[in-house]
Amino acid sequence: MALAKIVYASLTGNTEEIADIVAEALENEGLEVEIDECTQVDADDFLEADICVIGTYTYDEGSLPDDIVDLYEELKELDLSGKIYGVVGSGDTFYEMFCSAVDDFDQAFAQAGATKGAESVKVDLAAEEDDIVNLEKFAKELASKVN
Ligand code: FMN
Repeated sequence: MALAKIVYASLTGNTEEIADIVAEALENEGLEVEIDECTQVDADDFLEADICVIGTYTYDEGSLPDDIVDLYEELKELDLSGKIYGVVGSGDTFYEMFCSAVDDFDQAFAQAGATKGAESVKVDLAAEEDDIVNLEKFAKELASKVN
């Protein structure tokens, strides 16, 4: 069974909820899913996975959350060729750099040689009904690349 690994950073719970939605949707596609908060893992844990997913919020003026910076730096140095990746996250459209941390991780995975399996999903604050639809579509697309 293919393994999907989801790693997330979340301060107030929005991204954690988004990660949970993706996890459930991937399980429904028949994948084995591991989900971890970003301070509990190292980037090279992704080496065991077939599908690698990051969920991240964005902080001040488009910054990465402090908690996930180390993982971001490590990720860029890995060789993740042959892996499928996807990135999701929460931000706030009030800010000019809406969900820019999602784009930063998209680039980091590409730099590590992984293959993008689905377009990133950016959620304004907490996931609502249409976001859930997009997140489930995201998971289906990722799963279709390994099933
Ligand atoms: N969201 C953005 O999209 N871009 C930003 O630059 C940004 N800066 C923020 C700065 C501060 C001080 C705070 C409190 C929030 C900021 N946000 C920004 C919004 C958060 O990303 C948003 O509240 C998100 O839902 C938090 O996710 P979490 O509940 O998983 O922690």
